[in-house]
Amino acid sequence: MTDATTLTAHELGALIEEIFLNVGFSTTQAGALARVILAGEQDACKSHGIYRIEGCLRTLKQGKVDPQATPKLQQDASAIVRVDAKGGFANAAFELGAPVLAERAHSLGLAALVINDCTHFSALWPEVEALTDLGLAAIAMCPSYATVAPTGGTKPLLGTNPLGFGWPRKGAHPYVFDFATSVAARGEVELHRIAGKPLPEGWAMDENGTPTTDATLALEGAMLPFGGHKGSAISTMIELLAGVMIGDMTSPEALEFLGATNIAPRHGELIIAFSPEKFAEGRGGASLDRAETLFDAILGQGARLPSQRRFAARAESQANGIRLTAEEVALLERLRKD
Ligand code: NDP
Ligand code: PYC
Repeated sequence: MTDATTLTAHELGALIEEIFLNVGFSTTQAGALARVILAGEQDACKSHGIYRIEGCLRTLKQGKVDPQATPKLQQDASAIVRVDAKGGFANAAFELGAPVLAERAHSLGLAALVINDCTHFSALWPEVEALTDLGLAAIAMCPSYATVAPTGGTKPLLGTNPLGFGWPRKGAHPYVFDFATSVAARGEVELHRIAGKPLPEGWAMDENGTPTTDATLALEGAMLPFGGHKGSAISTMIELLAGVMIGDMTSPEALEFLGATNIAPRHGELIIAFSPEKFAEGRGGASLDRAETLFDAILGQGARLPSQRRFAARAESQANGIRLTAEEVALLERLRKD
């Protein structure tokens, strides 16, 4: 493979999995990694697609992730489902815990999945969609490593701390949003650097706290939270709930543990699932139908729903395959042979 090409999801997934298996990941870890990276490419989310493979491999080379980790589910019947990722990637831990989380949320109305001691690089929408597919609403969040200055500050402290939300819909794609609490994901800044493109204004500061559109200076300096003090506070909430509260690393602690931002961060993750049916009991039920009224009103103004672009990209990939550039094909080929 040297030219730009189109692969089926099966072909690309198998290639990604082979790269991870070749360097010593277990089938559990490699399979879960391949599924989430393939999902990123399929949905045209380039900041968390195949570009992430090299970061995962660097994390392995630096001994910061266990490629053979077998995640462990804590056996009890509480509303807090706990999975110890045992130093492996979060994705295998999520796949182990999600069915239990869903079962508890359906029976109790509300349950949480706490993942501890995981390496985490991925988008959160595959996780919230796994739960909306089962008729649940879900919120997912995690810290990252210190790369974002709190509003009013100039030094990296918070992570890019993603927040994902999903709401199930009958006969339609779920309502899903998933974003970094920084102005953009760090992966976007890195893609600008690789492409030699300036950043939009308002994304970052250099080491001296001076606003910059230079991606390299931004990566050495600090990114900015989205929405000023509001994003800064939401990001801090994520540090508290998905770091401090679950007994895992905050973003500054994760950076100290790793010593670098070119590998995937180690911390925990919190996913909360809700049964809309249970919450609406005694209030007329049918909350899913009422939600449609809201979505219709949003669309009625000419606005689009979050994830609409992504679902359109998925439909295109499913119909016509996943198109990769010559550079991307060469990268995969190199990684497969390394
Ligand atoms: P974007 O700003 O690209 O998108 C954020 C969300 O807003 C998406 O759901 C997107 O839907 C939606 N959206 C964008 N434009 C519109 C619009 N005009 N109207 C309605 N909705 C819109 O995402 P980010 O760069 O902030 O984050 C990208 C990814 O990075 C996320 O998946 C996140 O989980 C991941 N990430 C992971 C981290 C980690 O530590 N694991 C850290 C930080 C980020 P659509 O996709 O359809 O455009
Ligand atoms: O894109 O901000 C990001 C990111 C950090 C860790 C994983 N993704």
